[in-house]
Amino acid sequence: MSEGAKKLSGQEAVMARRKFLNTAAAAGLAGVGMAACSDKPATAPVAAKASSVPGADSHAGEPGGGVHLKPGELDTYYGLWSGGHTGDMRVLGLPSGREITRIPCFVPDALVGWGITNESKKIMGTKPDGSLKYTVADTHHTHASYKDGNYDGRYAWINDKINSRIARIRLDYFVCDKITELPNVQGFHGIFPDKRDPVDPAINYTTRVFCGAEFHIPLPNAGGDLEKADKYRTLFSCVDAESMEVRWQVLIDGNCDLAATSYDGKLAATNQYNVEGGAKYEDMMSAERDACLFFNIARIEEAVKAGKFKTYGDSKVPVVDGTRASNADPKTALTAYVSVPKNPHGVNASPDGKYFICAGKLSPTCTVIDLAKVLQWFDGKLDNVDKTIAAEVEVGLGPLHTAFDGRGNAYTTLFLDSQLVKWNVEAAIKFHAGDKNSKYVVDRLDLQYQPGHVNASQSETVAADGKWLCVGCKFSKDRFLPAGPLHPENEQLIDISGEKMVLVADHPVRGEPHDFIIFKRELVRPKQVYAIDDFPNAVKDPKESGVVRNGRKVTVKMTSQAPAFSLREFKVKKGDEVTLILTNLDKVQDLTHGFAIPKYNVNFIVNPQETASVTFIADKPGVYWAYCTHFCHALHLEMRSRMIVEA
Ligand code: RUQ
Ligand code: CUA
Ligand code: CA
Repeated sequence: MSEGAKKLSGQEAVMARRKFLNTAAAAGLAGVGMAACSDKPATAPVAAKASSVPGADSHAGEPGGGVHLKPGELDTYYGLWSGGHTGDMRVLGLPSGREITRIPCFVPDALVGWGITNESKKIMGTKPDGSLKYTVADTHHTHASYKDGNYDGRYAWINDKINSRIARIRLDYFVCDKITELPNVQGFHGIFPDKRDPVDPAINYTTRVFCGAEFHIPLPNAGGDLEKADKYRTLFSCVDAESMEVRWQVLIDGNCDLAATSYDGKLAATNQYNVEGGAKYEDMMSAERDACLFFNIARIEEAVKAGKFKTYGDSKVPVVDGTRASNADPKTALTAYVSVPKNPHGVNASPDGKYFICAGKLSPTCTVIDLAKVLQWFDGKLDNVDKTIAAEVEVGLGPLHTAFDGRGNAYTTLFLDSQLVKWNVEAAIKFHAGDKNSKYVVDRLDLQYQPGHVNASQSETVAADGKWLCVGCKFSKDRFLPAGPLHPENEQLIDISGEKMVLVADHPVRGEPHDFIIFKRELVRPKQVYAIDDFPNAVKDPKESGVVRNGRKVTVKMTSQAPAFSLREFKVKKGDEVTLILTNLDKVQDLTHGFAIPKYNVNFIVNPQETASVTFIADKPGVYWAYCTHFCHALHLEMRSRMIVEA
């Protein structure tokens, strides 16, 4: 046990009894029994008082504190939520919790034709036969681009763990515009953009996104070393924010999980729960301590420039050596392995820029790591990398993720205790330094049930405002009407503007969303109408409409203007490869048309001034009424075109 944890006795009687979970105890807890053992009753007093919360009034000066907006009122914050297995990003308004839209990324979406149009298929990636490469996903983490330490409204990113893909979302149109598949890795989980350049102070915005991969695989994973689990490795990846190409990767010891970046751009980190390199969970929890692994970004980029890298298999991405053995000398090290207790989860950067907080998961502690000291270690001015630890304090059972209020407090989810704990970081550091009277735990709030992710409004920015906090609870049990065996997850909204935390709302969410960010609405300026010139294949004039034949390849050009498509009918021949290009010439906000062709698996939308296209083989002769699928006009039902496929 660490020094800090030893010093704890006396802080809280209930905490003192709790030791690190040993392998056997944690294994027992890892099943369903764990969920049951710390259930809180549905009638928890905090929840019952939701409509008369004192703290909530401070936001809007009205009952409910603006959580329940009146019809026509707008939210003050955006939330970007990972969409879980639907492979999308969900856009919420907060504090109402209303879901406004979903942005499809990794999985087809029939509402907009994602995975149907040629444009979206190109982004998603196709096999040689033109079909989608993947149709399943598992998104976990989402973060947005920064400028001067705050969100700049350019991009957001989201990961797909199953196929190790990262998607970028343009926050002007709220659409996915690029997807990159990371080479050499499996189980891509954590993601975090840098906040400025490590060497050029003029570059005060995000230019890289860091990606941590959990699983070990043979390198290259092409049939060799199949049974030799001790040879499996994993990598930490850096993706260019603009080009979305993988810039470089780092071969590491242990694995990656979540990711965090410093405000000066110099450091990125990932928590490691498998320093053991174990292939079974018992092996992964055999060591008493794992690590928080730091990356010296400037040095890694120098090493890449100097050609000190390898490549694996078909991948051309440079891979530098970040293993322990090769990085023992701080003055040349690319990486620093800071020891943290057993199987940590979550690493989060405090908004004052000073600390990374690593949550213990199988240890009831949070470890506070001093970033200035990490840099000192890289400069050779600190003899032991573990001296970067500013505090290691008990917070409760199963700490997972941490959010901040900008007033020096951290909010950590306790999975096993089903609680949110509010604790003061500087007070914890004092306690760790020996001041036993330093009461760092400020408040505890019971949650329903088993919280994972947590985030607060503007939490991981210099503008953390300490107003609202959301917790993603993994179970909802009795919180919503039962609808069969698959329960939704329970997102809980908490008012953190006062000393005491106040639970103000529950929202069911379709699983399994994991992570999210919450930011002020004025940080994005969404566009309502596309620029027609952004589409090289746009049909700008209805007069350009028609059918152009080139052997068996046929191009159908068409425009839409409510309530009609420019072609009332078009003829193709059985066996033709038809590419249909549709431009929406309507310029009015919210005037979107859809285009569906029965029996041809076609349905997509064109927003105002947008162009989209589909390609299909006209393999069934007959008459097919293509029609508009989005209500656009009093004559919406009459808005049709007729596809005639000649035998
Ligand atoms: S993980 S519940 Cu995928 Cu973000 Cu921590
Ligand atoms: Cu066009 Cu409905
Ligand atoms: Ca471990």
